[in-house]
Amino acid sequence: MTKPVILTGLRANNDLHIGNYFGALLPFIDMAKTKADDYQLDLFVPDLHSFTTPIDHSKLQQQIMHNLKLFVAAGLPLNSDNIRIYRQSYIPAHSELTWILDCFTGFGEMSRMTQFKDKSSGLGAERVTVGLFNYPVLMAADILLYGATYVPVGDDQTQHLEFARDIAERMNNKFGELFVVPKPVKDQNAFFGKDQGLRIKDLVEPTKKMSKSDDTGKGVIFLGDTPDVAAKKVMSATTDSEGVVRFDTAKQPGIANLLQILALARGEDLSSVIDHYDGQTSYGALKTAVAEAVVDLLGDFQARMELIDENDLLAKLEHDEAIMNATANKTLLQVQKAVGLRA
Ligand code: AQP
Repeated sequence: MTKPVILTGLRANNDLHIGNYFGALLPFIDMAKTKADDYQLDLFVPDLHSFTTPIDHSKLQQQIMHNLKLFVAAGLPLNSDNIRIYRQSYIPAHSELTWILDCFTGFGEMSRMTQFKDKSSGLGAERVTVGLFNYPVLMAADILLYGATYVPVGDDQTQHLEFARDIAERMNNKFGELFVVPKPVKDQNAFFGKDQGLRIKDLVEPTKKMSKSDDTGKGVIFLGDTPDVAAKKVMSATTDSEGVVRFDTAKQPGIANLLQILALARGEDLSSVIDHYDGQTSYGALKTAVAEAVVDLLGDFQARMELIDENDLLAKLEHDEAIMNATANKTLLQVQKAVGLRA
């Protein structure tokens, strides 16, 4: 019997930050360690998604390999056949299925995607690309090619996951059973539990999430930041004028974020960190503790990066990409037959 597939991807448009690390990478790796006997776990670099918004293309190739190394430094086991890593563009079926699905997707349907509205609002009309507009279709292809049941995504991606379900059902209704329909968002949330909702905030603007495509990067702790740079970012984090430490995400989002980062970086329960700092009338001790914890975290992480053997990583990638091509091409052929492209 084939195992249910859990699939996730992290764009390689920049270095990953501690939000990506704690919110996506570590939960995936924990699952890889605990669920690999019962599930197939697919972790990929969505390199075709990396330039839906502008990037420096001369750095993309290096960034892709760098991000794959981050997966390994974060603890991803390379020796299990139930865990696959791959680069999206090395499996051409992603692009071809996207085109076919594009032709069954409504323009209005894509226009309603709130993330498109958000991401395009900051760009001039000339810089808003068709790629940004229809990337949810590529994301649907990423999921449907491998029959993924569970796809851990943040709140900002739930609309896209719903679209993947809709297009799968639409195609199945029209052409017969072509795709596994991913679980609805509420079932996904129940499956993934608390990790799903975690959102580390930007240190400068703590009401918005930490994002790797942030223009200045001043409020973002990247996994490749030097200890000095990371500590300075923490020490200059925006707080408030309340003058008392409380975990109040509405009134004191900066302080709440620092408490959250401290708990994660130390691997402690948030409640015990809150108990320790609650009521303190200076923010200095909290900031210093966060800076130290982040410096330790990055130091350990960067030391592990140094030890990675790139040849082992490449061998695993090539092995897995051959398997993923075979799986994806099988699904694609069914779709090609259904739409009349193949006999
Ligand atoms: N701030 C965050 N806190 C916790 N988790 C986060 N993730 C992203 N930001 C935070 C999770 O990391 C994964 C990254 O997915 P992505 O690379 O496809 O893009 P994203 O979600 O749009 O992440 P970013 O960092 O905000 O990148 P940009 O700026 O490039 O768009 C996802 O699982 C996400 O939930």
